[in-house]
Amino acid sequence: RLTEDPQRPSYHVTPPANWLNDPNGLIHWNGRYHLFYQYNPAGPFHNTIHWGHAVSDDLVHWEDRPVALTPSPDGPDRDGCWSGCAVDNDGVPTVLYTGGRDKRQLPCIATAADDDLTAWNKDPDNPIIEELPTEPEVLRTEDWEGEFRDHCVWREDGTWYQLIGAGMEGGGGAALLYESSDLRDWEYQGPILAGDRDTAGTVWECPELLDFGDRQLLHVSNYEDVVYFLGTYDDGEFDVDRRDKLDHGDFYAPQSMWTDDGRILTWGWLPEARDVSGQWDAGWSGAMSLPRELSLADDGGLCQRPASELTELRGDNTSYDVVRLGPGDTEQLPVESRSFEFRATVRLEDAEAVELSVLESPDGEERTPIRYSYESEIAVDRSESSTDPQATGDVQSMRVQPYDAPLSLRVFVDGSVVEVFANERHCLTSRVYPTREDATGISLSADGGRATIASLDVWELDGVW
Ligand code: DQQ
Repeated sequence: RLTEDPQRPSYHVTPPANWLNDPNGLIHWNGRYHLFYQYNPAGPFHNTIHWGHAVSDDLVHWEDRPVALTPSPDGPDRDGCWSGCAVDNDGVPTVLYTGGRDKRQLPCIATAADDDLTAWNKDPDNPIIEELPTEPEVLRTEDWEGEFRDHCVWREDGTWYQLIGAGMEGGGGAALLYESSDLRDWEYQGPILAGDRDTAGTVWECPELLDFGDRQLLHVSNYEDVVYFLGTYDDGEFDVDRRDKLDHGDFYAPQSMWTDDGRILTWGWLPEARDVSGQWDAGWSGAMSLPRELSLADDGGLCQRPASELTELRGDNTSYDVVRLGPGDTEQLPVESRSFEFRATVRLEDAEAVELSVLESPDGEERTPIRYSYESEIAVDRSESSTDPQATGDVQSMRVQPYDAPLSLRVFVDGSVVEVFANERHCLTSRVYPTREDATGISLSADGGRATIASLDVWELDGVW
């Protein structure tokens, strides 16, 4: 496992080296949490994808396990074992994933060969779906005979249901529904939701349907963003009443796990925001987000908060009851760290904005300001995050609901990850690459007026491997 690189996250899941993308096959099995992921053991680039595997007893500390799925030279997954999910089929852990071969995307199934989920038996009858839907037709592209992949599977009253992500000829992305009695024979039912190409993208990858009881959430990844739809799903139809992004930054293809205590925890892939040569030089690419608990607020909106277990990582603490900032004031916090959690309640009083600057060098040459402004916007400004020309330097932002109450902010910084949770609702994750060893400072400032920052805590966080 590569460890010496200060830009390597230490408490987020990363591959031991080389390439990681989507989380796959998330399952709480036999008392342990299993996180599989799209993995290229051959280098830090996307090619001939395997399933990597990490295991945890507590959702916080992780252990690398051997590669779980490898493309079979003669199989329908010869060119890659792409994204998929895991289900408990009456005591048999089973994964459904997309095999790639000769421009075709072929749904495959495998069952666990042992209780630690280290080895999997691929079904000799793979692929389990060969015909693509024809009315309307699945989109053909230069690369694929049909954009048709990724799996979300659940059981209801003894019947299995599956969503597969697709693009439709003449239309946009779609989440296609299938039905089965045995996980192997699948009957096509039609799209549960299809998007307009101009507003929702041409292809929907990694669709996932989450059940919150009265209401349901469907999220899809449309090459740019993870869009979620909230509303009611019933009998093959999704009636949408709200739509937003799950995260407004570097976050893609998330997948969720139902824990035994009934929570929905979601992980997303945090792609790199530096160019290919930067990833090659580093020898690794990609990290997982922290697990987020998704739930519904009383008003029917979506809540996202870091999984409660993460407080286990908290080490040295610096705490203030209140910090009052006047116009132009800057307060340096006496903490130097690249792996910490920051929590505070921010009230703008008459300031235009408050800035929390992280990963800051003493002379300010490198710094990443997180700016909360009275326009109800949070922005992560990467223009001075790094002097490395390989790193992206744009600004990412999101609207936060205008609240009468002050903003509650939780920020997780880890090597090259900045994960922002606002009001337990809105998330923005950014990848940044400070190069200087002393880019470890944290400061607070107010712009154009006064601001109050209450219940401020900074905890240094431990590594998890
Ligand atoms: N990543 C996988 C696909 C999926 C895409 C390939 C989303 O299955 O559509 O690595 O990032």
